[in-house]
Amino acid sequence: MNVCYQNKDLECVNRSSLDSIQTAGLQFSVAQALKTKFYAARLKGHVSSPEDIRSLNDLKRIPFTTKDDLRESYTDGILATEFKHVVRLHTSSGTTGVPTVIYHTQKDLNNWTELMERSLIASGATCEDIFQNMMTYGMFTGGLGFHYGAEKLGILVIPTGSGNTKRQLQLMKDFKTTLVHATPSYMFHMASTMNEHGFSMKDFNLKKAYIGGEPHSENTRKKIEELFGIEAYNSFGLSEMNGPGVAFECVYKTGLHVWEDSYILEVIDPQSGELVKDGEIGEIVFTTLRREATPILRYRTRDLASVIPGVCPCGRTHRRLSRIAGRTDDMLIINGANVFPSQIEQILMKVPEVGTNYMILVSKDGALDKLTVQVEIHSKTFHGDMSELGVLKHKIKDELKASIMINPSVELHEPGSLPQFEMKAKRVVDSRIKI
Ligand code: DLL
Repeated sequence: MNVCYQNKDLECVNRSSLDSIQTAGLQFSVAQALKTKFYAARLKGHVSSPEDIRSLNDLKRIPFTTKDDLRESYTDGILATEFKHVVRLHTSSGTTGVPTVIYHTQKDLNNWTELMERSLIASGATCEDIFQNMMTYGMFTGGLGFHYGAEKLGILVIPTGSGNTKRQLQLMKDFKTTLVHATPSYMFHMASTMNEHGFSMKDFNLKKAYIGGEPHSENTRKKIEELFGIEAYNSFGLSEMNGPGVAFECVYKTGLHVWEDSYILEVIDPQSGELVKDGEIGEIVFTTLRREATPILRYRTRDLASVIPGVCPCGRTHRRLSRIAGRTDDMLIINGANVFPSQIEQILMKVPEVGTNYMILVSKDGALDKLTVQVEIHSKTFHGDMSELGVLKHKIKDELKASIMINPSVELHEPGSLPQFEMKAKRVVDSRIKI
């Protein structure tokens, strides 16, 4: 395996030096935070100056920050610099309510760009690549974040943004695109509409895809790799921590390296707030270490994952996170059983007769909850008659039941008949009355 680094000394630094880097970063972040209206009030009685931080143990003195805190600080409650030093802002991609806003100085953007470049190098990209960035440009961080990192690496960037699949495919063919960046849902959408747009896989020179922005299982990754004949790398991030470039897979694809010189990672029990052990799933909490304009301390992401124990063969010492197992707020409780949409996806994507699209519907059936899983079947399995597929339906139902411990109703649908998603997919529709 060809392992390349942006900065080997920093990426393979020993843990005690990394602790020193993080302690200095935390002192800087606390100093910045104390300049903001929000943290000046929030840190009272906990931490009054950066000198209060003597080691990483002092992190515990700092209270958590939540999404609601950021919303309530809209528009400039967590701004640590004067407006004249800010060069860009992004807001979160949530569709309703008050967004969260993150400001950047030029130095903040340079740091983000460096992390993105590092991520691209870690996954084997080089200046010889041709990169088609199919993520939305604008307030959403997926487009611009990758864009600047790829340019810094010297890659030719085709900034298509999302949507317009026919044009995407045409450009991929004409410019011999080698790398793409898209949500897993959009990769599936492209694969399933390729023929109708007049293209086939042999028209392309694609080598790698960066997939992220939404939860997906290992089986989804494998399916994308098989469909396109490429390597697909998981990319994780969130607007509050810049966007993409927080955690990224290296060429070994054994988990997401969190760039710990820029973020402190904690994985906590969502109820008690205490750290969980490596290998145990908990809520991810991040602290920014280098951000000037919008420092964020101990941010509760609501994403659930675990730290992967052991070391990665690539030699990087920055710890790895597992795939995101779900969110504290997307867990469905169905007749008392806890079900994560990711469990359902994991099962569906390993059934070869299943296509690339599915929906999860939760409703009321009298007093009980009802779970319906709508599944598009693979075009190779569909011969024009759905009634032939009773055996497949029972197979899917049995596999789901064995995994989630409740009995779903399974509906099979023709290829291309369920809603398609060009950006983050919304596959769960919960129509139960919420009190
Ligand atoms: O989605 C940033 C991003 C853009 C990451 C492009 C990667 C690629 P937000 O819109 O703020 O930012 O959404 C962040 O999306 O808390 C997770 O719940 C989810 N998410 C992002 N990447 C992954 C991933 C961007 N690889 C929220 N796996 C996060 C699972 C992901 N979930």
